[in-house]
Amino acid sequence: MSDSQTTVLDAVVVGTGMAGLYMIKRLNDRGLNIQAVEAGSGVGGAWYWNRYPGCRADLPIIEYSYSFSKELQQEWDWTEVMAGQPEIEKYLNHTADRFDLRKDIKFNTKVTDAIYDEAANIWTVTTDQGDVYKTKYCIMATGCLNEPNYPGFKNADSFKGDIYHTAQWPREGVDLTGKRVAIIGCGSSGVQAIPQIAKQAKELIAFQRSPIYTFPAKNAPMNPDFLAQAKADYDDIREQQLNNEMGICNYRGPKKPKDPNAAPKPRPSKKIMDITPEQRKQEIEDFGINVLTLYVDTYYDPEANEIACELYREFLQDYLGDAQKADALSPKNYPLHCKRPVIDTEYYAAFKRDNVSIVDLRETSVEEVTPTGLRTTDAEYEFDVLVYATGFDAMTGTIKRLNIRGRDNQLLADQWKEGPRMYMGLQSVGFPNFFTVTGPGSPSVVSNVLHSIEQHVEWIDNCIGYLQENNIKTIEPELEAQDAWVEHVNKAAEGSMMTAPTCNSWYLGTNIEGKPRGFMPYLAGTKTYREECEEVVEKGYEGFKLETA
Ligand code: N01
Repeated sequence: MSDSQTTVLDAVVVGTGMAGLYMIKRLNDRGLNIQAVEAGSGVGGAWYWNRYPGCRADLPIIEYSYSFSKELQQEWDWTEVMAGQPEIEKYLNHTADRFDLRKDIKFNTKVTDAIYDEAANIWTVTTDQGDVYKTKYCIMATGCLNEPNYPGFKNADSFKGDIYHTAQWPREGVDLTGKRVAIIGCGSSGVQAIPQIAKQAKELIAFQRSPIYTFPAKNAPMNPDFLAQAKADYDDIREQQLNNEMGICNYRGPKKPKDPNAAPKPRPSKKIMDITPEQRKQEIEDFGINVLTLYVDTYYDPEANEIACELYREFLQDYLGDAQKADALSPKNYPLHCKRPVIDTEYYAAFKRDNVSIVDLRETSVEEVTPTGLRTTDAEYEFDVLVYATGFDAMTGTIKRLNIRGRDNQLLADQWKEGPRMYMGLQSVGFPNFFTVTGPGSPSVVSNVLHSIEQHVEWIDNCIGYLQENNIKTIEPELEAQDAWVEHVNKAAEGSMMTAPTCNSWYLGTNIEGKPRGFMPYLAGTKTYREECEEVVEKGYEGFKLETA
Protein backbone atom coordinates (compact mmCIF):
# COMPACT_ATOMS: atom_id res chain seq x y z
CA MET A 1 0.00 0.00 0.00
CA SER A 2 1.49 3.37 -0.99
CA ASP A 3 0.69 7.02 -1.21
CA SER A 4 2.85 9.45 -3.19
CA GLN A 5 5.65 9.53 -0.63
CA THR A 6 5.17 6.62 1.70
CA THR A 7 5.39 2.92 1.02
CA VAL A 8 4.09 0.44 3.56
CA LEU A 9 6.14 -2.73 3.78
CA ASP A 10 6.86 -5.79 5.84
CA ALA A 11 10.63 -5.39 5.69
CA VAL A 12 13.38 -3.04 4.56
CA VAL A 13 16.79 -4.49 3.76
CA VAL A 14 19.67 -2.01 3.77
CA GLY A 15 22.54 -3.01 1.47
CA THR A 16 22.78 -5.53 -1.36
CA GLY A 17 26.11 -7.20 -0.87
CA MET A 18 26.33 -10.92 -0.23
CA ALA A 19 24.15 -10.55 2.88
CA GLY A 20 21.50 -8.28 1.38
CA LEU A 21 21.01 -10.39 -1.74
CA TYR A 22 20.42 -13.59 0.20
CA MET A 23 18.18 -11.74 2.67
CA ILE A 24 16.00 -10.46 -0.20
CA LYS A 25 15.74 -13.97 -1.60
CA ARG A 26 14.68 -15.47 1.73
CA LEU A 27 12.09 -12.80 2.46
CA ASN A 28 10.74 -13.08 -1.09
CA ASP A 29 10.38 -16.83 -0.65
CA ARG A 30 8.43 -16.10 2.53
CA GLY A 31 6.08 -13.90 0.52
CA LEU A 32 6.83 -10.69 2.41
CA ASN A 33 6.42 -7.28 0.90
CA ILE A 34 9.93 -5.86 0.98
CA GLN A 35 12.19 -3.11 -0.29
CA ALA A 36 15.99 -3.17 -0.45
CA VAL A 37 17.97 0.04 -0.60
CA GLU A 38 21.46 0.23 -2.09
CA ALA A 39 23.87 3.17 -2.13
CA GLY A 40 25.75 1.88 -5.17
CA SER A 41 24.51 1.64 -8.74
CA GLY A 42 24.89 -2.14 -8.68
CA VAL A 43 24.81 -5.13 -6.36
CA GLY A 44 27.85 -6.66 -4.65
CA GLY A 45 28.52 -4.54 -1.56
CA ALA A 46 32.21 -4.85 -0.70
CA TRP A 47 32.70 -6.53 -4.09
CA TYR A 48 31.08 -3.56 -5.80
CA TRP A 49 33.04 -0.82 -4.02
CA ASN A 50 36.47 -2.42 -3.67
CA ARG A 51 37.57 -2.63 -7.29
CA TYR A 52 41.18 -1.51 -6.91
CA PRO A 53 43.77 -3.33 -9.03
CA GLY A 54 44.60 -6.70 -7.48
CA CYS A 55 41.43 -6.99 -5.39
CA ARG A 56 40.54 -10.66 -4.91
CA ALA A 57 39.20 -13.19 -2.43
CA ASP A 58 41.60 -14.41 0.23
CA LEU A 59 39.87 -17.78 0.63
CA PRO A 60 39.34 -20.56 -1.92
CA ILE A 61 36.30 -19.44 -3.87
CA ILE A 62 34.80 -22.92 -3.86
CA GLU A 63 34.14 -22.30 -0.16
CA TYR A 64 33.67 -18.53 -0.31
CA SER A 65 30.51 -18.80 -2.41
CA TYR A 66 26.82 -19.23 -1.65
CA SER A 67 25.79 -22.67 -0.44
CA PHE A 68 22.05 -21.95 -0.33
CA SER A 69 21.35 -22.98 -3.93
CA LYS A 70 22.60 -26.27 -5.33
CA GLU A 71 21.66 -25.07 -8.82
CA LEU A 72 23.78 -21.93 -8.46
CA GLN A 73 26.66 -24.04 -7.17
CA GLN A 74 26.49 -26.30 -10.17
CA GLU A 75 25.99 -23.74 -12.90
CA TRP A 76 28.70 -21.22 -11.96
CA ASP A 77 32.21 -21.95 -13.28
CA TRP A 78 34.97 -20.22 -11.35
CA THR A 79 38.15 -19.51 -13.30
CA GLU A 80 40.59 -19.00 -10.42
CA VAL A 81 41.19 -20.69 -7.07
CA MET A 82 40.90 -17.30 -5.34
CA ALA A 83 38.69 -15.36 -7.68
CA GLY A 84 39.32 -11.70 -8.46
CA GLN A 85 36.87 -8.87 -7.80
CA PRO A 86 35.51 -8.68 -11.38
CA GLU A 87 34.57 -12.36 -11.34
CA ILE A 88 32.96 -12.17 -7.88
CA GLU A 89 31.00 -9.08 -8.88
CA LYS A 90 29.82 -10.92 -12.00
CA TYR A 91 28.76 -13.90 -9.87
CA LEU A 92 26.76 -11.65 -7.53
CA ASN A 93 25.07 -9.98 -10.51
CA HIS A 94 24.24 -13.41 -11.85
CA THR A 95 22.79 -14.33 -8.43
CA ALA A 96 20.65 -11.18 -8.45
CA ASP A 97 19.32 -12.00 -11.94
CA ARG A 98 18.89 -15.71 -11.39
CA PHE A 99 16.67 -15.18 -8.35
CA ASP A 100 14.99 -12.06 -9.77
CA LEU A 101 16.17 -9.83 -6.92
CA ARG A 102 16.69 -6.54 -8.76
CA LYS A 103 13.00 -5.71 -8.82
CA ASP A 104 13.18 -5.22 -5.04
CA ILE A 105 16.25 -2.97 -5.03
CA LYS A 106 16.35 0.80 -5.19
CA PHE A 107 19.87 1.70 -6.37
CA ASN A 108 21.84 4.94 -5.93
CA THR A 109 19.96 5.55 -2.70
CA LYS A 110 21.21 5.90 0.84
CA VAL A 111 19.20 5.27 3.95
CA THR A 112 19.57 8.24 6.28
CA ASP A 113 17.13 7.52 9.14
CA ALA A 114 15.33 4.60 10.73
CA ILE A 115 12.97 5.70 13.48
CA TYR A 116 10.79 3.43 15.59
CA ASP A 117 7.26 4.44 16.49
CA GLU A 118 6.50 2.48 19.63
CA ALA A 119 2.74 3.05 19.62
CA ALA A 120 2.31 1.87 16.04
CA ASN A 121 5.16 -0.67 16.20
CA ILE A 122 6.45 0.62 12.88
CA TRP A 123 9.89 1.65 11.69
CA THR A 124 9.99 4.68 9.41
CA VAL A 125 12.98 4.39 7.11
CA THR A 126 13.87 7.42 5.02
CA THR A 127 16.43 7.88 2.26
CA ASP A 128 18.44 10.67 0.67
CA GLN A 129 16.13 10.37 -2.36
CA GLY A 130 13.07 11.32 -0.34
CA ASP A 131 11.67 7.79 0.02
CA VAL A 132 9.70 7.01 3.16
CA TYR A 133 9.19 3.36 4.02
CA LYS A 134 6.92 2.29 6.88
CA THR A 135 8.01 -1.18 7.83
CA LYS A 136 7.63 -3.77 10.54
CA TYR A 137 11.15 -5.21 10.21
CA CYS A 138 14.36 -3.40 9.43
CA ILE A 139 17.43 -5.44 8.47
CA MET A 140 20.88 -3.90 8.23
CA ALA A 141 22.90 -5.84 5.67
CA THR A 142 25.44 -3.06 5.47
CA GLY A 143 28.50 -5.25 5.98
CA CYS A 144 31.40 -5.02 8.39
CA LEU A 145 33.78 -3.14 6.10
CA ASN A 146 31.82 -0.41 4.48
CA GLU A 147 32.74 3.01 5.82
CA PRO A 148 36.14 4.04 4.35
CA ASN A 149 38.68 5.49 6.73
CA TYR A 150 40.50 8.60 5.54
CA PRO A 151 43.40 9.61 7.75
CA GLY A 152 42.92 13.17 8.86
CA PHE A 153 46.19 14.48 7.48
CA LYS A 154 46.71 18.21 7.76
CA ASN A 155 45.79 20.01 4.51
CA ALA A 156 44.45 16.76 3.04
CA ASP A 157 42.35 18.68 0.51
CA SER A 158 45.22 20.78 -0.80
CA PHE A 159 46.57 18.03 -3.07
CA LYS A 160 46.11 19.02 -6.72
CA GLY A 161 46.55 15.54 -8.20
CA ASP A 162 44.06 12.66 -8.18
CA ILE A 163 43.01 11.05 -4.90
CA TYR A 164 41.54 7.54 -4.62
CA HIS A 165 40.55 5.24 -1.78
CA THR A 166 40.83 1.49 -2.41
CA ALA A 167 37.31 1.08 -0.98
CA GLN A 168 35.79 3.61 -3.40
CA TRP A 169 37.71 2.84 -6.55
CA PRO A 170 36.08 4.33 -9.68
CA ARG A 171 33.93 1.92 -11.69
CA GLU A 172 35.59 2.90 -14.94
CA GLY A 173 39.05 2.07 -13.53
CA VAL A 174 42.09 4.31 -13.28
CA ASP A 175 44.94 4.41 -15.76
CA LEU A 176 48.13 4.88 -13.74
CA THR A 177 50.48 4.40 -16.68
CA GLY A 178 53.43 6.73 -16.43
CA LYS A 179 52.17 8.29 -13.17
CA ARG A 180 54.02 8.90 -9.94
CA VAL A 181 51.82 7.25 -7.31
CA ALA A 182 51.88 7.28 -3.51
CA ILE A 183 50.01 4.64 -1.53
CA ILE A 184 49.31 4.85 2.19
CA GLY A 185 48.61 1.66 4.12
CA CYS A 186 49.54 -2.00 3.87
CA GLY A 187 46.60 -4.06 5.13
CA SER A 188 44.95 -6.57 2.77
CA SER A 189 44.00 -3.80 0.30
CA GLY A 190 47.43 -2.16 0.12
CA VAL A 191 49.17 -5.52 -0.10
CA GLN A 192 46.97 -6.57 -3.01
CA ALA A 193 47.16 -3.21 -4.80
CA ILE A 194 50.90 -2.50 -4.54
CA PRO A 195 52.17 -5.23 -6.93
CA GLN A 196 49.56 -4.29 -9.54
CA ILE A 197 50.08 -0.54 -9.31
CA ALA A 198 53.86 -1.09 -9.40
CA LYS A 199 53.49 -2.72 -12.81
CA GLN A 200 51.69 0.32 -14.24
CA ALA A 201 53.07 3.34 -12.49
CA LYS A 202 56.27 5.15 -13.40
CA GLU A 203 57.05 5.38 -9.70
CA LEU A 204 55.36 4.04 -6.57
CA ILE A 205 56.08 5.24 -3.04
CA ALA A 206 54.57 3.10 -0.26
CA PHE A 207 54.06 4.94 3.03
CA GLN A 208 53.81 2.34 5.79
CA ARG A 209 53.15 2.81 9.48
CA SER A 210 52.74 -0.87 10.43
CA PRO A 211 54.45 -3.14 7.91
CA ILE A 212 52.50 -6.36 7.79
CA TYR A 213 53.08 -10.10 8.17
CA THR A 214 51.89 -11.48 4.85
CA PHE A 215 52.06 -14.92 3.31
CA PRO A 216 51.90 -16.12 -0.31
CA ALA A 217 48.31 -16.70 -1.46
CA LYS A 218 49.06 -19.56 -3.84
CA ASN A 219 46.33 -18.46 -6.20
CA ALA A 220 46.18 -20.30 -9.55
CA PRO A 221 43.86 -20.75 -12.51
CA MET A 222 41.05 -23.14 -11.62
CA ASN A 223 41.74 -26.64 -12.88
CA PRO A 224 38.54 -27.79 -14.67
CA ASP A 225 38.87 -31.34 -13.31
CA PHE A 226 39.23 -30.00 -9.78
CA LEU A 227 36.18 -27.80 -10.28
CA ALA A 228 34.12 -30.71 -11.62
CA GLN A 229 35.13 -32.84 -8.66
CA ALA A 230 34.35 -30.02 -6.21
CA LYS A 231 30.89 -29.70 -7.72
CA ALA A 232 30.36 -33.43 -7.31
CA ASP A 233 31.59 -33.18 -3.71
CA TYR A 234 29.70 -30.02 -2.78
CA ASP A 235 27.37 -31.67 -0.25
CA ASP A 236 30.36 -33.01 1.61
CA ILE A 237 32.28 -29.71 1.34
CA ARG A 238 29.38 -27.75 2.84
CA GLU A 239 28.93 -30.31 5.60
CA GLN A 240 32.61 -30.04 6.49
CA GLN A 241 32.39 -26.24 6.49
CA LEU A 242 29.51 -26.48 8.95
CA ASN A 243 31.64 -28.62 11.21
CA ASN A 244 34.63 -26.29 11.16
CA GLU A 245 34.95 -23.32 13.51
CA MET A 246 36.01 -20.98 10.69
CA GLY A 247 33.47 -22.19 8.13
CA ILE A 248 36.36 -23.46 6.01
CA CYS A 249 37.16 -27.06 5.08
CA ASN A 250 40.25 -26.52 2.90
CA TYR A 251 38.94 -28.79 0.19
CA ARG A 252 41.83 -30.38 -1.67
CA GLY A 253 40.02 -32.47 -4.25
CA PRO A 254 39.11 -36.15 -4.15
CA LYS A 255 40.60 -38.22 -1.36
CA LYS A 256 43.12 -40.61 -2.85
CA PRO A 257 43.16 -44.20 -1.56
CA LYS A 258 46.06 -44.73 0.83
CA ASP A 259 49.07 -46.59 -0.53
CA PRO A 260 50.22 -48.80 2.36
CA ASN A 261 53.76 -48.91 0.92
CA ALA A 262 54.15 -45.15 0.46
CA ALA A 263 56.58 -43.32 2.75
CA PRO A 264 54.77 -41.12 5.28
CA LYS A 265 54.30 -37.57 4.02
CA PRO A 266 56.49 -35.10 5.89
CA ARG A 267 54.50 -32.75 8.10
CA PRO A 268 55.58 -29.62 9.96
CA SER A 269 55.81 -29.76 13.74
CA LYS A 270 52.78 -28.70 15.76
CA LYS A 271 54.60 -26.27 18.03
CA ILE A 272 57.52 -24.02 17.29
CA MET A 273 58.71 -24.42 20.89
CA ASP A 274 59.08 -28.17 20.41
CA ILE A 275 61.82 -27.87 17.80
CA THR A 276 65.37 -26.55 17.72
CA PRO A 277 66.39 -23.34 15.93
CA GLU A 278 67.95 -25.48 13.18
CA GLN A 279 64.74 -27.50 12.76
CA ARG A 280 62.70 -24.27 12.54
CA LYS A 281 64.86 -23.05 9.66
CA GLN A 282 64.66 -26.46 8.01
CA GLU A 283 60.86 -26.44 8.21
CA ILE A 284 60.74 -22.98 6.59
CA GLU A 285 62.97 -24.39 3.87
CA ASP A 286 60.80 -27.49 3.44
CA PHE A 287 57.30 -26.04 3.75
CA GLY A 288 57.74 -22.36 2.90
CA ILE A 289 57.28 -19.29 5.12
CA ASN A 290 53.55 -20.10 5.52
CA VAL A 291 54.64 -22.76 7.99
CA LEU A 292 54.83 -20.02 10.65
CA THR A 293 51.04 -19.81 10.58
CA LEU A 294 50.73 -23.54 11.33
CA TYR A 295 52.48 -23.62 14.71
CA VAL A 296 49.60 -23.61 17.19
CA ASP A 297 51.61 -22.14 20.07
CA THR A 298 52.26 -18.93 18.12
CA TYR A 299 48.55 -18.13 18.57
CA TYR A 300 48.66 -18.00 22.39
CA ASP A 301 52.27 -18.13 23.64
CA PRO A 302 54.04 -14.76 23.37
CA GLU A 303 57.48 -16.38 23.43
CA ALA A 304 56.59 -18.77 20.59
CA ASN A 305 55.07 -15.86 18.72
CA GLU A 306 58.20 -13.72 19.04
CA ILE A 307 60.35 -16.58 17.72
CA ALA A 308 58.08 -16.79 14.67
CA CYS A 309 58.25 -12.99 14.19
CA GLU A 310 62.04 -13.05 14.30
CA LEU A 311 62.15 -15.89 11.75
CA TYR A 312 59.80 -13.89 9.54
CA ARG A 313 62.11 -10.86 9.66
CA GLU A 314 65.14 -13.03 8.86
CA PHE A 315 63.27 -14.56 5.94
CA LEU A 316 62.54 -11.07 4.63
CA GLN A 317 66.17 -10.02 4.92
CA ASP A 318 67.21 -13.09 2.91
CA TYR A 319 64.48 -12.68 0.32
CA LEU A 320 64.99 -8.98 -0.37
CA GLY A 321 68.77 -8.99 -0.09
CA ASP A 322 68.56 -5.29 0.78
CA ALA A 323 68.97 -4.72 4.50
CA GLN A 324 67.49 -1.22 4.47
CA LYS A 325 64.38 -2.15 2.47
CA ALA A 326 63.88 -5.31 4.50
CA ASP A 327 64.13 -3.34 7.71
CA ALA A 328 61.56 -0.81 6.53
CA LEU A 329 59.21 -3.64 5.47
CA SER A 330 59.68 -5.71 8.62
CA PRO A 331 56.76 -5.89 11.01
CA LYS A 332 57.93 -5.05 14.52
CA ASN A 333 56.50 -4.35 17.95
CA TYR A 334 53.28 -6.26 17.43
CA PRO A 335 52.63 -10.00 17.31
CA LEU A 336 51.95 -12.26 14.37
CA HIS A 337 48.18 -13.09 14.23
CA CYS A 338 47.26 -9.75 15.81
CA LYS A 339 45.78 -8.24 12.68
CA ARG A 340 43.61 -9.90 10.11
CA PRO A 341 45.71 -12.51 8.22
CA VAL A 342 47.00 -11.08 4.96
CA ILE A 343 47.92 -13.16 1.97
CA ASP A 344 49.52 -11.79 -1.14
CA THR A 345 50.57 -12.33 -4.69
CA GLU A 346 54.14 -11.17 -5.32
CA TYR A 347 53.97 -8.44 -2.71
CA TYR A 348 57.63 -8.43 -1.67
CA ALA A 349 58.69 -9.02 -5.28
CA ALA A 350 57.19 -5.60 -6.05
CA PHE A 351 59.72 -4.01 -3.69
CA LYS A 352 62.56 -5.49 -5.71
CA ARG A 353 61.54 -3.27 -8.62
CA ASP A 354 63.51 -0.08 -9.20
CA ASN A 355 60.34 2.02 -9.44
CA VAL A 356 59.07 1.05 -5.97
CA SER A 357 60.28 2.59 -2.72
CA ILE A 358 59.10 2.58 0.87
CA VAL A 359 58.82 5.29 3.49
CA ASP A 360 58.89 3.88 7.01
CA LEU A 361 56.41 5.93 9.01
CA ARG A 362 57.79 4.46 12.23
CA GLU A 363 60.94 6.49 11.58
CA THR A 364 59.25 9.63 10.32
CA SER A 365 55.65 10.85 10.38
CA VAL A 366 53.38 12.67 7.98
CA GLU A 367 53.34 16.40 8.67
CA GLU A 368 50.95 17.46 5.95
CA VAL A 369 49.63 16.92 2.47
CA THR A 370 50.89 19.55 0.03
CA PRO A 371 49.54 20.60 -3.39
CA THR A 372 52.18 18.40 -5.04
CA GLY A 373 52.51 15.53 -2.60
CA LEU A 374 53.23 14.95 1.02
CA ARG A 375 55.67 16.26 3.60
CA THR A 376 57.02 14.09 6.40
CA THR A 377 59.18 15.21 9.29
CA ASP A 378 62.17 14.11 7.20
CA ALA A 379 61.50 14.95 3.56
CA GLU A 380 59.09 16.18 0.91
CA TYR A 381 57.64 13.74 -1.64
CA GLU A 382 56.09 14.71 -4.96
CA PHE A 383 53.65 12.56 -6.92
CA ASP A 384 50.64 12.75 -9.26
CA VAL A 385 48.23 10.33 -7.58
CA LEU A 386 47.52 9.67 -3.91
CA VAL A 387 45.96 6.29 -3.03
CA TYR A 388 44.54 5.75 0.43
CA ALA A 389 44.58 2.04 1.33
CA THR A 390 43.75 3.05 4.87
CA GLY A 391 40.89 0.68 5.59
CA PHE A 392 37.56 1.18 7.29
CA ASP A 393 35.72 2.35 10.35
CA ALA A 394 34.86 -1.32 10.63
CA MET A 395 31.81 -3.11 12.05
CA THR A 396 30.13 -0.09 13.61
CA GLY A 397 31.08 2.85 11.35
CA THR A 398 28.13 2.70 8.94
CA ILE A 399 25.46 1.99 11.52
CA LYS A 400 26.69 4.68 13.93
CA ARG A 401 26.58 7.33 11.21
CA LEU A 402 22.86 6.74 10.58
CA ASN A 403 20.06 8.30 12.56
CA ILE A 404 18.72 5.03 14.00
CA ARG A 405 16.33 5.66 16.87
CA GLY A 406 14.57 2.97 18.86
CA ARG A 407 12.32 3.07 21.92
CA ASP A 408 12.18 6.45 23.71
CA ASN A 409 13.86 8.02 20.70
CA GLN A 410 17.22 6.68 21.83
CA LEU A 411 19.99 6.83 19.26
CA LEU A 412 21.77 3.56 18.49
CA ALA A 413 25.07 5.46 18.16
CA ASP A 414 24.62 6.67 21.75
CA GLN A 415 23.97 3.16 23.01
CA TRP A 416 27.19 2.07 21.27
CA LYS A 417 29.31 5.01 22.44
CA GLU A 418 31.53 2.84 24.62
CA GLY A 419 31.56 0.03 22.06
CA PRO A 420 28.83 -1.95 20.30
CA ARG A 421 26.32 -3.70 22.55
CA MET A 422 24.37 -6.47 20.86
CA TYR A 423 22.87 -9.79 21.83
CA MET A 424 24.50 -12.47 19.63
CA GLY A 425 25.42 -9.82 17.07
CA LEU A 426 21.78 -9.85 15.95
CA GLN A 427 19.88 -7.20 17.91
CA SER A 428 20.33 -4.39 20.44
CA VAL A 429 18.12 -3.64 23.46
CA GLY A 430 15.57 -0.93 22.69
CA PHE A 431 15.50 -1.60 18.93
CA PRO A 432 12.67 -4.09 18.39
CA ASN A 433 12.43 -5.93 15.07
CA PHE A 434 15.71 -4.32 14.02
CA PHE A 435 18.33 -6.87 12.94
CA THR A 436 21.95 -6.69 11.87
CA VAL A 437 23.49 -9.34 9.63
CA THR A 438 26.95 -10.30 10.99
CA GLY A 439 26.78 -7.59 13.62
CA PRO A 440 29.40 -7.04 16.35
CA GLY A 441 29.41 -9.97 18.75
CA SER A 442 29.04 -12.60 16.02
CA PRO A 443 31.91 -14.47 14.27
CA SER A 444 31.52 -12.47 11.01
CA VAL A 445 34.98 -11.21 10.04
CA VAL A 446 36.91 -13.82 12.00
CA SER A 447 35.41 -16.58 9.87
CA ASN A 448 34.60 -17.31 6.25
CA VAL A 449 32.27 -14.32 6.29
CA LEU A 450 29.93 -15.65 3.60
CA HIS A 451 29.41 -18.78 5.67
CA SER A 452 28.53 -16.54 8.65
CA ILE A 453 26.29 -14.36 6.48
CA GLU A 454 24.24 -17.34 5.34
CA GLN A 455 23.79 -18.55 8.91
CA HIS A 456 22.66 -15.11 10.08
CA VAL A 457 20.31 -14.51 7.15
CA GLU A 458 18.66 -17.88 7.76
CA TRP A 459 18.36 -17.23 11.50
CA ILE A 460 16.79 -13.79 10.93
CA ASP A 461 14.43 -15.09 8.25
CA ASN A 462 13.34 -18.05 10.40
CA CYS A 463 12.85 -15.67 13.31
CA ILE A 464 10.64 -13.38 11.22
CA GLY A 465 8.69 -16.44 10.08
CA TYR A 466 8.18 -17.45 13.71
CA LEU A 467 6.98 -13.97 14.65
CA GLN A 468 4.54 -13.87 11.74
CA GLU A 469 3.17 -17.33 12.36
CA ASN A 470 2.71 -16.80 16.09
CA ASN A 471 1.24 -13.34 15.92
CA ILE A 472 4.18 -11.88 17.80
CA LYS A 473 4.47 -8.13 17.57
CA THR A 474 8.07 -7.54 18.53
CA ILE A 475 11.35 -9.22 19.34
CA GLU A 476 14.27 -7.56 21.10
CA PRO A 477 16.96 -8.70 23.54
CA GLU A 478 16.63 -8.62 27.30
CA LEU A 479 19.19 -6.33 28.89
CA GLU A 480 20.64 -9.07 31.09
CA ALA A 481 21.10 -11.40 28.14
CA GLN A 482 22.76 -8.68 26.11
CA ASP A 483 25.14 -7.76 28.95
CA ALA A 484 26.01 -11.41 29.48
CA TRP A 485 26.65 -11.89 25.75
CA VAL A 486 28.97 -8.88 25.56
CA GLU A 487 30.88 -10.33 28.52
CA HIS A 488 30.95 -13.75 26.83
CA VAL A 489 32.36 -12.21 23.63
CA ASN A 490 35.09 -10.42 25.61
CA LYS A 491 36.00 -13.63 27.42
CA ALA A 492 36.24 -15.56 24.14
CA ALA A 493 38.90 -13.11 22.91
CA GLU A 494 41.03 -13.24 26.07
CA GLY A 495 44.51 -14.66 25.63
CA SER A 496 44.42 -14.33 21.86
CA MET A 497 47.17 -12.48 20.00
CA MET A 498 44.33 -10.39 18.54
CA THR A 499 43.86 -8.72 21.91
CA ALA A 500 47.51 -8.61 23.00
CA PRO A 501 48.40 -5.27 24.64
CA THR A 502 50.81 -4.47 21.77
CA CYS A 503 48.16 -5.25 19.13
CA ASN A 504 46.24 -2.56 17.25
CA SER A 505 43.74 -3.39 14.54
CA TRP A 506 40.36 -2.58 13.09
CA TYR A 507 38.98 -5.60 14.99
CA LEU A 508 39.80 -3.61 18.13
CA GLY A 509 38.66 -0.28 16.68
CA THR A 510 42.07 1.25 17.37
CA ASN A 511 42.55 2.31 13.74
CA ILE A 512 39.98 5.07 14.25
CA GLU A 513 40.80 8.01 16.45
CA GLY A 514 38.50 8.21 19.46
CA LYS A 515 36.91 4.80 18.89
CA PRO A 516 36.88 2.81 22.14
CA ARG A 517 39.25 -0.16 22.19
CA GLY A 518 37.38 -3.46 22.31
CA PHE A 519 37.44 -6.66 20.30
CA MET A 520 34.23 -6.62 18.26
CA PRO A 521 33.82 -10.04 16.59
CA TYR A 522 33.08 -13.30 18.46
CA LEU A 523 36.11 -15.59 18.48
CA ALA A 524 34.60 -18.86 19.71
CA GLY A 525 34.00 -20.10 16.16
CA THR A 526 31.16 -20.50 13.70
CA LYS A 527 30.14 -24.02 14.72
CA THR A 528 30.00 -23.13 18.41
CA TYR A 529 28.14 -19.92 17.59
CA ARG A 530 25.62 -21.65 15.32
CA GLU A 531 24.88 -24.17 18.05
CA GLU A 532 24.40 -21.33 20.54
CA CYS A 533 21.99 -19.63 18.12
CA GLU A 534 20.08 -22.89 17.64
CA GLU A 535 19.86 -23.44 21.37
CA VAL A 536 18.42 -19.95 21.87
CA VAL A 537 15.64 -20.82 19.40
CA GLU A 538 15.03 -24.25 20.90
CA LYS A 539 14.54 -22.59 24.26
CA GLY A 540 11.84 -20.30 22.85
CA TYR A 541 14.15 -17.43 21.87
CA GLU A 542 15.92 -17.42 25.21
CA GLY A 543 17.33 -13.99 26.06
CA PHE A 544 14.88 -12.24 23.74
CA LYS A 545 11.65 -10.53 24.80
CA LEU A 546 8.70 -11.47 22.60
CA GLU A 547 5.57 -9.32 22.73
CA THR A 548 2.36 -10.74 21.36
CA ALA A 549 0.01 -8.59 19.32
O1 N01 B 1 42.50 -1.92 5.82
P1 N01 B 1 43.43 -2.18 7.10
P2 N01 B 1 42.41 -2.78 4.46
N1 N01 B 1 48.84 6.89 8.53
O2 N01 B 1 42.78 -1.44 8.21
C1 N01 B 1 47.22 2.20 7.48
C2 N01 B 1 39.22 -6.91 4.18
N2 N01 B 1 39.82 -7.05 2.88
O3 N01 B 1 41.44 -2.08 3.56
O4 N01 B 1 48.03 -0.74 10.89
C3 N01 B 1 49.48 5.85 8.01
O5 N01 B 1 43.71 -3.62 7.29
C4 N01 B 1 47.17 1.13 8.53
O6 N01 B 1 48.26 1.25 9.39
P3 N01 B 1 48.08 0.77 10.95
C5 N01 B 1 40.05 -7.69 5.18
O7 N01 B 1 39.21 -8.21 6.16
C6 N01 B 1 39.83 -8.29 2.35
O8 N01 B 1 43.71 -3.09 3.92
O9 N01 B 1 46.79 1.35 11.42
N3 N01 B 1 48.92 4.67 7.77
C7 N01 B 1 47.17 -0.12 7.66
O10 N01 B 1 48.45 -0.41 7.18
C8 N01 B 1 40.93 -6.62 5.72
O11 N01 B 1 41.51 -6.89 6.96
C9 N01 B 1 40.42 -8.48 1.15
O12 N01 B 1 49.27 1.31 11.64
C10 N01 B 1 47.63 4.52 8.09
C11 N01 B 1 46.29 0.32 6.49
O13 N01 B 1 46.34 1.74 6.46
C12 N01 B 1 39.99 -5.45 5.75
O14 N01 B 1 39.25 -5.57 4.56
C13 N01 B 1 41.00 -7.44 0.45
C14 N01 B 1 46.88 5.58 8.63
C15 N01 B 1 44.87 -0.09 6.64
O15 N01 B 1 44.78 -1.48 6.70
C16 N01 B 1 40.64 -4.11 5.79
O16 N01 B 1 41.76 -4.12 4.92
C17 N01 B 1 40.96 -6.19 1.02
C18 N01 B 1 47.54 6.79 8.86
N4 N01 B 1 46.90 7.83 9.41
C19 N01 B 1 40.36 -6.01 2.23
N5 N01 B 1 45.61 5.14 8.83
C20 N01 B 1 40.43 -9.85 0.62
O17 N01 B 1 41.46 -10.35 0.36
C21 N01 B 1 45.60 3.87 8.43
N6 N01 B 1 46.81 3.49 7.98
C22 N01 B 1 39.17 -10.56 0.49
